[in-house]
Amino acid sequence: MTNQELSKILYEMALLLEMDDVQFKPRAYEKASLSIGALEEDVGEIYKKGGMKALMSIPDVGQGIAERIEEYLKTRHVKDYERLKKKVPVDLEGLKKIEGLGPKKIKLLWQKLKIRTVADLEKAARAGKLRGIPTLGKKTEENILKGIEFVKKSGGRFLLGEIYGLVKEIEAQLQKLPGVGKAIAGGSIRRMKETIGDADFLVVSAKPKPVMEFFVNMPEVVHVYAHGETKSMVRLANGLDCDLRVVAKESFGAALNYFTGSKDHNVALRKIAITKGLKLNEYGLFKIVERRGAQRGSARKEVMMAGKSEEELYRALGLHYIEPEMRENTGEIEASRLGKLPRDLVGYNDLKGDLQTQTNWTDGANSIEEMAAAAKRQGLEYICITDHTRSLAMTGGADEKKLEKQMAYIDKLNKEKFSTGSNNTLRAKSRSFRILKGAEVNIMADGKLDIRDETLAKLDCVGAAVHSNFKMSKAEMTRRIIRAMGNPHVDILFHPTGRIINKRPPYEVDIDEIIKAAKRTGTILEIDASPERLDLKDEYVRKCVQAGVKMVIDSDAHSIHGFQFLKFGVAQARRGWAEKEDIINAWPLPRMLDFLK
Ligand code: DGT
Ligand code: CA
Ligand code: CA
Ligand code: ZN
Repeated sequence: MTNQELSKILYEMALLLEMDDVQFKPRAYEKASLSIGALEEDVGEIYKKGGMKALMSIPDVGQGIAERIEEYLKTRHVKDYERLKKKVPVDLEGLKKIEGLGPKKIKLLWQKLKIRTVADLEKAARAGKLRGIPTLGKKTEENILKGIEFVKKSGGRFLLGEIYGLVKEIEAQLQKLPGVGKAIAGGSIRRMKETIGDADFLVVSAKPKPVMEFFVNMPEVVHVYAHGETKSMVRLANGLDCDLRVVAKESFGAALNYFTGSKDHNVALRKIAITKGLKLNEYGLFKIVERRGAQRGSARKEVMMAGKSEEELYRALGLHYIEPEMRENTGEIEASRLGKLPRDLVGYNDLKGDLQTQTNWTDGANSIEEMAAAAKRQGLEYICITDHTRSLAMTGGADEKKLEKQMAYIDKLNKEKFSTGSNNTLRAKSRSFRILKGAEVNIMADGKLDIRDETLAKLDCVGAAVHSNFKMSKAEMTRRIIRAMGNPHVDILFHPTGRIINKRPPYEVDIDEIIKAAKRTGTILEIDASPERLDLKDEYVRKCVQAGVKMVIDSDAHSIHGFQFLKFGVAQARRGWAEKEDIINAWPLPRMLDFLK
């Protein structure tokens, strides 16, 4: 940890010196901070072995900075840093996170308005005090408020769907570099967690240097925290921090396992290794043997047992392979040991259809034909058109008449297997495609629906959802939803908890009661794959699996680009240990239709 603490102090020194308009020095401190941050070896160890001379051999560390490092190692203080900090005693780390706030502005805000923290800053900005400062103005005040809002809402965490494309793009570019064997994004991205703190790239290459050069010079990079020989760290323009490590081929499996995490999973694995008398780290799994006949005393030697691949590593620990999405230390290790992991975890290519899509009949961007063609291109065999119903007036929600009209239109399309234009015709492809007739019906405050039963009866599939009156007691909301589930025409409960990640908490609802009601009424619970919903979330998926309640993974697509969200829904399902058998749209269409109410 010493390296990270020192790196932070040196970085803050750079900012503080910059506030004072000191020439050149800030850059020197910043470079030293990067260099220390990227070191593999602990600075304390380096100093212990070789003193000042060894410190000065660290890249970008000269005499002056080496003296400060020595001071820190000896006293845990750096006097110059503390003196500068006293002049502008603000929460630099917090304030620096606000988009557009540099050291000069931070100092100005301290001097003029005594702003120390982000909370102070927000208060002053809301009171319109910033615009009075000549060099700031109203625009800056607005931008600062926006920046604060973002950091507050997200806690600095990104939606997986927000950054996934970019991360995969970087992964592909790293993969293409000469000499690179493998390139992969690990961490929470590989585990497909709903939100992401930072990206952790791992590359196998015998020549790390050009990989590092490429990484720190990518066009998206706005800041380089560290540029080392095998380890670098950058910030991208969208605010995402990215780590990169280059590892040797022999250690790839161990490194991938370590940097995929989760941390709790790693800790549990390491414990298993210890009970077997082995040592597990990011380089491999090792047996420690006393070397007999060694010339200088009894030398200990580490023999590598596994490390090249993850499969090999789990095997050597006496475990079955565990999929990344399940590595949260929530029972997967025990299940793996006992051979009780899910046998047929739902896969990314298993979905045959999509039961929630919106079109330009209401608030979607594309026509029914365009949505169907896009779904087919994505490899699906059917979609259900589920436009909103009338009480959602702002979406142009359908009433009975409009629904009847849409049903007739879909019947016609299915019969004609339609032609939407020269290239997109579904007819031209041999495999059949079917459009199902559906709706996303509103559950009113009392649990009734906003469409009459005789119309619902004519639809292939009915989804019901809460879109209004969110603020109810838990008991009331639960009763309301269960009443709707009891309607014999309601096949699916859409986005069952109503959350919008980073924006809106779920409404108060007793999920265990909903799951019981689903079982009793034969209602399917949805895993809405839209990246800001992911509703049901992984934890609740797991409850459904345990209760034997079936689920459906829907894109909730509002345009032809929405189908790509399905993978995020599959990921939540996998994180909830769902098998193909648990997910009705992973089944063949006839079986799926039979299963609906
Ligand atoms: P994030 O970035 O907050 O979304 O979550 P992760 O899981 O990507 O966490 P991150 O980036 O801090 O670290 C990447 C992986 O490195 C993490 O999943 C497990 C491993 N790791 C990090 N810190 C520790 C640690 O203190 N102990 C162990 N055993 N593993 C760690
Ligand atoms: Ca991470
Ligand atoms: Ca990380
Ligand atoms: Zn909805």
